[in-house]
Amino acid sequence: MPATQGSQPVGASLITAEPKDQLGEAHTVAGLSEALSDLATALARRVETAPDPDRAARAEQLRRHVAEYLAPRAADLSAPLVVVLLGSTGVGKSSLFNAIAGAPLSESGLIRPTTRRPVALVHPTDSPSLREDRPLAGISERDQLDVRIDPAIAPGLMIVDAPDFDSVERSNRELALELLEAADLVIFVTTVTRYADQVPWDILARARQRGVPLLAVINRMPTDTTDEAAVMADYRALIERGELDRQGAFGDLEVVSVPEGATDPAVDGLRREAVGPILEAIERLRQDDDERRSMARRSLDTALAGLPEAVERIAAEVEREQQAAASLRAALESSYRAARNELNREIETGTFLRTEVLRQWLDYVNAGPVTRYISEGVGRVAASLRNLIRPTPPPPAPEVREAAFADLVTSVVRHTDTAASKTAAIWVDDSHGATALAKDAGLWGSSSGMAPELKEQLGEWMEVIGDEIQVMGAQLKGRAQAASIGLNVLGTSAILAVFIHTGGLTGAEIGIGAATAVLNQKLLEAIFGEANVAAFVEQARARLDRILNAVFTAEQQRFISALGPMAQPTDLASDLRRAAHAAARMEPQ
Ligand SMILES: Nc1nc2c(ncn2[C@@H]2O[C@H](COP(=O)(O)OP(=O)(O)OP(=O)(O)O)[C@@H](O)[C@H]2O)c(=O)[nH]1
Ligand SMILES: [Mg+2]
Repeated sequence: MPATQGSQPVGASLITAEPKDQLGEAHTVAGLSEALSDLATALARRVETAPDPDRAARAEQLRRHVAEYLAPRAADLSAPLVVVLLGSTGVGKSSLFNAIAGAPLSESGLIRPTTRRPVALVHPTDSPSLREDRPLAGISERDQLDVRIDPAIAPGLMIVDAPDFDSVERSNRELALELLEAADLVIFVTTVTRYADQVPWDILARARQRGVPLLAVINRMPTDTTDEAAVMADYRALIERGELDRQGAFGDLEVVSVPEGATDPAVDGLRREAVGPILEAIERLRQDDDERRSMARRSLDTALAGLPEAVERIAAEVEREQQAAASLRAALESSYRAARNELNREIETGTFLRTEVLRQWLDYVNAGPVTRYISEGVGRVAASLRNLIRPTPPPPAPEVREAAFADLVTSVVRHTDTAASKTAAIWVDDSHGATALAKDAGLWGSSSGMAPELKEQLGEWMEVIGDEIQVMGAQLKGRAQAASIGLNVLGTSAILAVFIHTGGLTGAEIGIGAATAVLNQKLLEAIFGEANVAAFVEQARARLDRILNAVFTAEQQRFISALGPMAQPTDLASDLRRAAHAAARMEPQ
């Protein structure tokens, strides 16, 4: 027997501990199961919507703890007890496992890490593949567990040799952590040279939060008693500092020390005598249903009590993401709103149109005494315009229209470019924003497909205007005159009337734009009547607004999509908290 700390032999109380409590009616099992199921569902939502793989993995870890450990345990305290051997690589977990099994069932070795898949020693009736609501059924179903069936052992206990949690193998660590979440009792193995390492203490912090009962083992202890006493004292101090002393499986946390060289090649493991207290504790648990239930109950109670704290971290994370997303959205919306307003102003005043385009149209419409004809009335105007237009070279209507559309597209591209780069410049300073930008470098400017699509939509918009003009013309007495001026000219005039209207012009903008607007409007009013023109322009402008709004919305949507699910407002944080608190309050019976 290894040396001890204090007067009692190490491991003595492992053997003498009494069952803790008797279990009562199962009247709250349904309520608890429901709370746990709500929590598992909320955690699954989190897994799906977490903004990065680490956060998703953390939520998944807790989800499995809830769905695959707490739920089966709450439903049945008599389900087999899960005992997990955890520790750094090479500390002797597999060697201890083989000693417990009394046979070389898990490979131990010098090449690190040795164990890559957990190995479970179970009685045939406890095989996790038997029922899906059993402990370890999830991990077994995911084909991540090797099961060694031994009909010779008593049922009720599953001993699991875990992979290490600190080797280079990420999957080892994940499996080890998953087993920690599934354990009713953790046998924490370390060695004399490893016990002060940081990683195990980080893992133990989660074990503490979860409240899982612990058994500590220091392997490869020097046979010199002074050295051993010094190591033991040091380890105990660390345990107390880590606030793990009260988490002992059978009372205060005890440390079982196993001397250096205590190996048995026959079992590819540690010598049975060297790990006597552990073997005896396990054997007693195997034999004693009440003690197993009591251990399961304690494990469940402490795990339930630890739920609000474990969930809080995730809920707070969700909340912070929501706040970040809200301010990212606000920056996005304000950048695009400013750009949209600016574009609107340019459209109202026609300042997005190049001067030479306006000049070309103005020269054409004004080529001749148009103003005089206009002032003399509709009939005369129509006739005069016909006379005016006929002999002159073909009107530059298609060119002006094309140029006007091109100018509008250019302007939209410029404004959406500005909005995008302004948004990106703000987003890049936020970690979630930066991640979103990294997903789509195109977010620093407007989208490449936008210009051709807008051009196409403006073409359709123009067609509707053409149709309306035709309809308006047909309803007029002087429709022949309207027709003789030509749809092309009237159509171009109409779109220019939508783009520039005198009402929006102020100060410095009055010039070629104003002159074009005035002439256009007069021309249209002379032919179609003032009220008709006003109604027509208003409708055409509303349709254009809708087109442009859709463009701006789609441009912004790229940012929202890149931000992912966190961009959507959610009540997940409060759902998580509510379910965790409900589960923690519920008394399992
Ligand atoms: N010389 C010596 N070797 C020991 C002693 N205790 C254990 N070992 C050896 O140390 C190694 C421990 O290996 P494992 O039992 O495979 O360790 P593990 O914790 O399962 O390691 P991983 O599976 O990599 O996580 C084995 O080769 C053991 O034979 C000891 O007291 N003295
Ligand atoms: Mg191993």
